[in-house]
Amino acid sequence: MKKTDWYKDAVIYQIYPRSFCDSNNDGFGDINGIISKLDYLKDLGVNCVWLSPVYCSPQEDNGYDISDYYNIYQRFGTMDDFKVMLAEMHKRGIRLIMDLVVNHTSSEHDWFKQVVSNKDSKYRDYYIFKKGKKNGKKPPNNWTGFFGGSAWERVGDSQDYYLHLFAKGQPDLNWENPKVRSEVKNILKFWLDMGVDGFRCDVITLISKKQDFKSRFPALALCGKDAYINGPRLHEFLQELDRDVFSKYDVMTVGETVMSSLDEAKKLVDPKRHELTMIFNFDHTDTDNYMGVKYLRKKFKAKNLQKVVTKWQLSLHDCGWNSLFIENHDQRRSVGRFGTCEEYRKEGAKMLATLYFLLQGTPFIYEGQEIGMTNAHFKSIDEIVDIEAHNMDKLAKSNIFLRMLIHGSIFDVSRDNARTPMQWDDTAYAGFSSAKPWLRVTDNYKSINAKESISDPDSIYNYYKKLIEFRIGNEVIKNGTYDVILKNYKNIFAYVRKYKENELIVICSFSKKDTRVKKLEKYNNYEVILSNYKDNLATILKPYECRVYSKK
Ligand code: TEU
Repeated sequence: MKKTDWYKDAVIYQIYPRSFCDSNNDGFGDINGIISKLDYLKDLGVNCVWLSPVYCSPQEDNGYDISDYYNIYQRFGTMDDFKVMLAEMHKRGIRLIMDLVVNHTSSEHDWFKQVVSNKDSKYRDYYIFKKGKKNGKKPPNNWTGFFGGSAWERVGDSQDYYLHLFAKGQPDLNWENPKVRSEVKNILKFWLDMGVDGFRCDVITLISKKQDFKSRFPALALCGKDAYINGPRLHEFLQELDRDVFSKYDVMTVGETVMSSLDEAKKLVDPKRHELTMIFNFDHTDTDNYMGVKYLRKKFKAKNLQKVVTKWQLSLHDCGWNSLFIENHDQRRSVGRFGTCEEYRKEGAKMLATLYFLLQGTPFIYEGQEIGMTNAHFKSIDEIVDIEAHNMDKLAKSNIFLRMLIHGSIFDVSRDNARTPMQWDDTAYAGFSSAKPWLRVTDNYKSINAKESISDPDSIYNYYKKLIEFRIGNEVIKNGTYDVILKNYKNIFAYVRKYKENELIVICSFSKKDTRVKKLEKYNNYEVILSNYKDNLATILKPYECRVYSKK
């Protein structure tokens, strides 16, 4: 088997299966629904799909709680459906990367069920159990998890607690146990032998924990994070997976890294170290919050985004590979974010697309992003399904300090903003299903939908199509250097990419107003090859204007 760099020419489309397309009209997306939309993806031009989890799961965290890694959740379809989908993707030149969720299982996984019913089960050491304090009345330490509250759950009225960094129904696996690592490798081989092309590795930087399990200095969020993020054996575990599995297949891996420093990230993606192909870091999506906590919102500044993006572009050039994204199933929609607004939806969406697509790395598009889907504008917690938002809402209601701090943000930053059903057309339920969907459709589906976007030559969809076509195989985008230009303009993020004789200049305005930029005259002899406006003025950028110049 020869390892190739196919991922460098990949444009990856993320499908959140329960929200993508419902073929059997039960209000819940499924694999046959995905199959029915593969020509849509082919037409868009993407050549790889990242599929959020479709494995058996009680769906407490929408599939990120897996109860059987070797089977498909029945509402999504069957293993045969899955195999047909994979073959149909490959037939169209579309690769498939699966979501690998192995920091934790579901509490409904057979291993965990056995442990709870029998203390002497051989699976006991698959999980992290510790004795509680005060005869079991208090958790073993003060660590808190990602969905708020203690990271420990007591087992009945015993003295034992298990660690769960996410929901109670997501017990963390004990990676110190070689048997756990060997189970993970078997899972990987099972799917790779079936023909999948790689994995997006969920919260991979949490798999190794410091083994002292002592309380830490109290913190507002993620107390104990120094013990469970980027733990001491992380790199060793990843190298083991590579040695025993990944190195034997022509695959790519993208690790989700929560709060990883650049130094840590460089180690993870350094090809010489054989750990991961690339990572999703959230430095850029965290530019509008404090301390990486999305509920603590701060004013967005284009220059902060520029600083972070530049740091990653320069640091990984020639010694790693970036992933590029502005949306996913955990983030709110980008329309109305990163300094843009719904009033200039099309201009803003195209500008953001241009900005991140022409950087060095592999771009990801999250379903609906390509047609400029917006946030849902929830008005009540009852409209939201996501466990994270519900946990946060409970926390806020129980504590006045937290209420003041985060309550105003819960609806706006809720992950369900990105999880509303895909808007296919202007018929009932946006053509996603003919039955009431599991989560409400966003009101604007009559005007914002795929059907309309495909037919409008000036749509966001058709702009993405152009960008994708332009990008695949383009050596400047793939290999070129990166430099910031027009540094002194507060609302402009502009850069130049250079490779051999070729040059691309990308100029993006984050302003809602016209901006005079005398220095644009310098590019009078260049050709504008892409823009979100039909006419570009010599020295003025219109609201959210972007333009890409190429040297003639
Ligand atoms: O996300 C990990 C993660 O860090 C997020 O929970 C993030 O903190 C949160 O969404 C910010 O609001 C991954 C998956 O992408 C997410 O969907 C899962 O809920 C989580 O892991 C647990 O598996």
